[in-house]
Formats: sequence, C-alpha cells, structure tokens
Amino acid sequence: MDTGLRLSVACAVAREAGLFARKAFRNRPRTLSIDFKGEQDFLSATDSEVERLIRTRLQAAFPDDAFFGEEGGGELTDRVWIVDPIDGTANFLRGNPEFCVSIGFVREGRTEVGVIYAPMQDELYAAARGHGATLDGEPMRVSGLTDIRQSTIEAGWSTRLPLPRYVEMVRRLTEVGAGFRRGGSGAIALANVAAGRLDAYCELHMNAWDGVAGLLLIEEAGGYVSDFLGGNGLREGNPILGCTPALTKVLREVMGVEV
Ligand code: LIP
Repeated sequence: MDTGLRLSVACAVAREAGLFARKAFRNRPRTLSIDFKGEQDFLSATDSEVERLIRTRLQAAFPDDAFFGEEGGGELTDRVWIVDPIDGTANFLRGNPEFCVSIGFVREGRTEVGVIYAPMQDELYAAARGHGATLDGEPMRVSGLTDIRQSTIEAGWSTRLPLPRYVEMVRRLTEVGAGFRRGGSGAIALANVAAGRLDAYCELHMNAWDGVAGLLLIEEAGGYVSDFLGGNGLREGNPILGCTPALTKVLREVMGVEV
C-alpha cells in the first residue's frame, strides 16, 4: 500500500505550507481597524496562497488523486486529499498563534493519512491508518483519564449552528464536572487529544477539512472516534467526538446527538 509514501509527502508539504503561513503571520498588517477589514483581506489572501501551495505539491506527487480544500473546493472522489490550509482563522486574524495546517487523505470513505502542522509551536502531528500516531516523530497516546470530573475538554463552536445549542452542551459538560475550553482551532485541539494534552474534543458540527486528520490521530493514539464521515459527512460535515475511551459514554450523553 502506498500509504507510507503519502504520509511522508503530506508531512513535508504540511511543514512547507505551515512555514509559509508563519512568515505571513509574522508580517501581517497591524492596523487596529475596528472591523478588521484589512486583516480579514490579508487572512483570505494567505489562506488561498497556502491552499494553492498544498494543492500544487500534492497534485504533482499524486496526479491521480482528487483534492478538496476549504478555500477553493474541488472534487470528492474515492481517493481525495481533504485540506484546511489555515485552521484557526479567527486566531490568525487577531494575532493569536494557535492555528495550523490540516491535511487528510481519504480513500473510499476512510481516512488513511492525517497530518497537522502547527507552525508557531513547530509541532508536527502525523498518522497513517494501522501505523500509530506521532508528535515530532515520537509515539502519541490519548490521556487514559477515567474520571470526567478531572477532565479538560475542548468544546468547539462556530456560527454554523444556533448558539443556544452550544450553550446547552457546555452547560451539560459543566454539570458532569468537566473542565472545558474553546481555543478556536478544532484541528489543533483534536491533535492535542491524540497527544494526551486534552481528554476530548466535541462539536455539534464540524466540516470534513477541519476534522478528518485530527480524528485519525486520535484513533491511532488509542482513542474513541465518532463515525465522522458516515452518511454524507465528507461533503456536509457532521457532529464530532474524539476522546480518551473511558469518557465516551458520558460525552455521548452530554452531546445528545449520535456520535
Ligand atoms: C475552526 C474549526 C472548528 C471551530 C473553530 C474554527 P476555521 O475552523 O476547526 O469547527 O470550532 O472555532 O471555526 O474556520 O478556523 O478554519
């Protein structure tokens, strides 16, 4: 299987793209405009340039694979690269260094390769199905925590769903004694679950480009992952849960949706 080649190319491309994004981040406009119009335009331009770099590199290496990016779209075939060039866009916009490049390869509805590179932290998370997950080349494992009252959980949110649904999920999390955070980059949070730095990531809706790489990291690090690509998940996204196994039952009840 050519998974090993895809993994090594994806790692190299993620790092190159991340360093490009880091350079842009360090040279971003510092206008304190109230509406962040200037920063938003700069972010959009950077997002597109990073995605173009990734698309060019992957299509040169694997011309028979399809490519689908958050910015430019693409085609969703049974062998496709799913890419978020900059996850954590709100952070990037405000000068918060918590953002990353997320690259996944999905074959016949299953993620086979997942790579996330956080350039400001210079951390490369990588996994190939059946071959484990690594952080900068060292094996990763989920936390193994068993008591929800000692947990730290990232509850992702975006304006794709009504705010009250998010508030209710957070209320339920606090009701069972969990600590929660929202860092603004779902992909980095998923990677941190795989690294054992967080105990779970949950969100009522996430897009495929944000989640496929990070979920494979968690699965290969021994965690529970929801059937994120079930139904029409690749095209429409889905609710998402990735966690250390002992917290699965309570978190599925907290989320109140099929995960
Ligand atoms: C991010 C997603 C996630 C959400 C984050 C953020 P983006 O996407 O990874 O679904 O919880 O707040 O929206 O827009 O930064 O690439």
